Amino acid sequence: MAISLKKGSSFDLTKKQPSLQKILVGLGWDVRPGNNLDLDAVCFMLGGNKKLVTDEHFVFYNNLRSPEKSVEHTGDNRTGVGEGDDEMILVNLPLVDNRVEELLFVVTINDATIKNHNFGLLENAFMRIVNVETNEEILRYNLDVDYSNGTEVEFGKLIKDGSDWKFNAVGISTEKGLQGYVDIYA
Ligand SMILES: [Ca+2]
Ligand SMILES: [Ca+2]
Repeated sequence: MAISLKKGSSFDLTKKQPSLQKILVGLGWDVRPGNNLDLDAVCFMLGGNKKLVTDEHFVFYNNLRSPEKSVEHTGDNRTGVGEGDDEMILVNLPLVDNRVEELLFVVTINDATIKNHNFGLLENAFMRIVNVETNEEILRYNLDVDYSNGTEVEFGKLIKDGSDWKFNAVGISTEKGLQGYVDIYA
């Protein structure tokens, strides 16, 4: 059974599962009835200086994989309709560029400011990590907090710890916009 994480907690992913290599990071949400929002999961691959190791290490709908193909976005979902993962990012841990110290997963709302949209219009947001080779769900983080003002939420991050990777359940909402993130990390 998958470990259920709370906001702010962390999990030693590869220490607990030393054979773990390929993971699926599944991100899900539902739009409250009567609304129409397009959310986008993105991944910033950051070095020790908290900057993208190269511009191409920002993985999103217009750049679906990192140069060394360790991180791959499986494609844009426009509605969030249905249970289960709405957008998915595959990570091959041993292939991650060794300059990368952190993978930050953020979910943003497309055109949030123009349309006056925020995470208060959403429910059932979660992030989960699955072992691709065994199909086992290793952990799940349900974001059970009110993010009413947020136009994007940092769901979680994978952090390199020596030769291991750990997962942090972040759950922080921001109002920077996707461009605001790019300005910080590029
Ligand atoms: Ca989308
Ligand atoms: Ca959904």
